[in-house]
Amino acid sequence: MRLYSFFRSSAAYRVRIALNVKGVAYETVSVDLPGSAHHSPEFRAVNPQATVPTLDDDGTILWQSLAIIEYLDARFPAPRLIPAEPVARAHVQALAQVIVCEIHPLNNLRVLKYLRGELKLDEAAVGKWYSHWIGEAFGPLEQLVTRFSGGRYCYGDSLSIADVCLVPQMYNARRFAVDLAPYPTLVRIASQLEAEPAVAAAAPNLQPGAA
Ligand SMILES: N[C@@H](CCC(=O)N[C@@H](CS)C(=O)NCC(=O)O)C(=O)O
Repeated sequence: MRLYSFFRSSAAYRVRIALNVKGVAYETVSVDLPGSAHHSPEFRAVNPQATVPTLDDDGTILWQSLAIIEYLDARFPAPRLIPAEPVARAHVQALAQVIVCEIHPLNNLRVLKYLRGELKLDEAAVGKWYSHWIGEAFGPLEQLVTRFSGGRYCYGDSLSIADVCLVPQMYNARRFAVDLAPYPTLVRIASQLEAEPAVAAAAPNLQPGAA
């Protein structure tokens, strides 16, 4: 397997965690997002959406992190990241989507570029935007995880797609110096997860191309 990734990409970080948790070996192709390598004709030929992560599984191209993780869960079912039981399945997907659908699209590189370039916002305003959308979702997520967590993970007693999405989002929040004091449960769970070897090995600073 070949993963097109960028060390700081939180969406690629999700897939790296999923691959590691399942013990799937892969090769990394580092796509320099700040250098706009994702807009090159070569990369667009692989993924016309010009986003990472993109997974090449023996010539089959997959993109969109949640779709990739669902694929990996079907192809390598142990350990399951998406439970089979219908309620647990819907719940973990909903927790993951709070991050993937409600935060990430508003704080993505191309959105920040637009705020800085087209709307001429300064760094203070961009930081305010970034923190605002994290807070809008982390507030309810803190309550939901407090309700559903067995203590160690976001949902019940096993690592799920919700945890896979939480760790990279927490990394982003720290990178932009978001005040995390209102989210003690999320902070504790993310810290515990970061100490697990499969999760630790996916950390941005350990990836090819890391500054
Ligand atoms: N919803 C997509 C988002 C993919 C995405 O936008 N990835 C970012 C990096 S985290 C990217 O490639 N950004 C390029 C850009 O915004 O120009 C997913 O979950 O895979």
